[in-house]
Amino acid sequence: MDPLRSTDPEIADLIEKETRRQSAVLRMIPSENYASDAVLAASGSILCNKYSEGYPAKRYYQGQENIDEIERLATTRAKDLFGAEHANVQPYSGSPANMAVYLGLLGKGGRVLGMDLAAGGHLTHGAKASFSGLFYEVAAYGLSRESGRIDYAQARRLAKEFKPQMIFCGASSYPRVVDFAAFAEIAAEVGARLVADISHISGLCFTGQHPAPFPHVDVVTTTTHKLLRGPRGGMILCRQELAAAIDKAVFPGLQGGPHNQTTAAIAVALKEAASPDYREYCRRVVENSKALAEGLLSRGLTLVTGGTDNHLALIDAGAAGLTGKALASGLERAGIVANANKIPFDPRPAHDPSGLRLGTPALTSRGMGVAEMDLVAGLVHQTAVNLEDHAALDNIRQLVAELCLDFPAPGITPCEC
Ligand code: DSN
Repeated sequence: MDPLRSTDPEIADLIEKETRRQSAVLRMIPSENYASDAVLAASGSILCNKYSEGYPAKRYYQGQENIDEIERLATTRAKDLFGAEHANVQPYSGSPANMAVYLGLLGKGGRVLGMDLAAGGHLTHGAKASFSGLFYEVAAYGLSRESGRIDYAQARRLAKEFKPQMIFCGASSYPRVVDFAAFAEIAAEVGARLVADISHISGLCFTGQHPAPFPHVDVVTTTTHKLLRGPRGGMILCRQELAAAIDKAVFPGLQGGPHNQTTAAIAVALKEAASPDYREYCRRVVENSKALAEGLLSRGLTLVTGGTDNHLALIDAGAAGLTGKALASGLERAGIVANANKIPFDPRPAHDPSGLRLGTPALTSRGMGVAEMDLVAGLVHQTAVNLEDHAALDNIRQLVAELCLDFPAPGITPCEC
């Protein structure tokens, strides 16, 4: 009997059910993916038994000969992949990584210009509900009402008026290219440090599918579990001149011992991401996203900005007379898991917004291609026009289950389903 099941059958059952769920549905939340068997093996390893406060060769506890090597491998691979001078792979996730950047670059307070949460930014880019808006003076740029794209003129005007010491760019719900060079010009004009949070698009940035943030920006932050297909974690990459401040902010500023099992799994994910297969994967993620967008548009659905350049599309459910939440619930019943999301200038509240995000990273990891994306666009459309018809949604779920059987999920062996 497996040790988990014999010790804790309730948790074993729930993991088994979640395994089946992840296998049998179309996972289209753009920030989710499937980690490989190798990443899962490192993440679930005995490395969780070790405390390692500090950095390689500068630890506070003995017994680090293997841990140091693991962290060195992870940081070297991160620097090589992103073309960075320095990497810190210890942040527990994306929000702690961003928090460390605030602490390292600004200390206890300061002025920050970031992308409005309602426009597709992240909580940690200055939203009032997060530490960033609570402890720092913040101003927010947004999108052009006409195009739905980042309003760089507004960002420049706000930068000149507000004189931020730090500017955050990068988004959680933005289907178009982020112009790092344009932000660098704005930052230079006002003497601000520029930080790019590329959590959503990290893989695209070093595989030629999106412009790279370096050399335009001073600091890059990213989660490791989205397009990167690693464990849940975060990384900070920066110029050498900022390395000491960033490292000190992560430890001892904010965190204690690094999660060594996560560091090892990040190293594995970075090795996988350096392969030609991963480059091809990122190309297909974008190709699939464009095909999905085309399929949705051709069936009469409305997309914010009219399409996509990256891994996600944002449906304006309001244009179809629906709310994002109602569409997300209907899709879940139909076996398509997505999330309701604000659209630009959304008249509806955040907990029940007008939009819905759909991403292709996880479906592409299963091996689906443009033909399947058109099929999926059709299923999304069928769901949208049959939201009240539970029998129709259950039929769609059956089609989804059949499609999923043809494309097994990585990290999930058939016997686990
Ligand atoms: N929760 C992430 C997302 O879904 O985009 C951002 O942190």
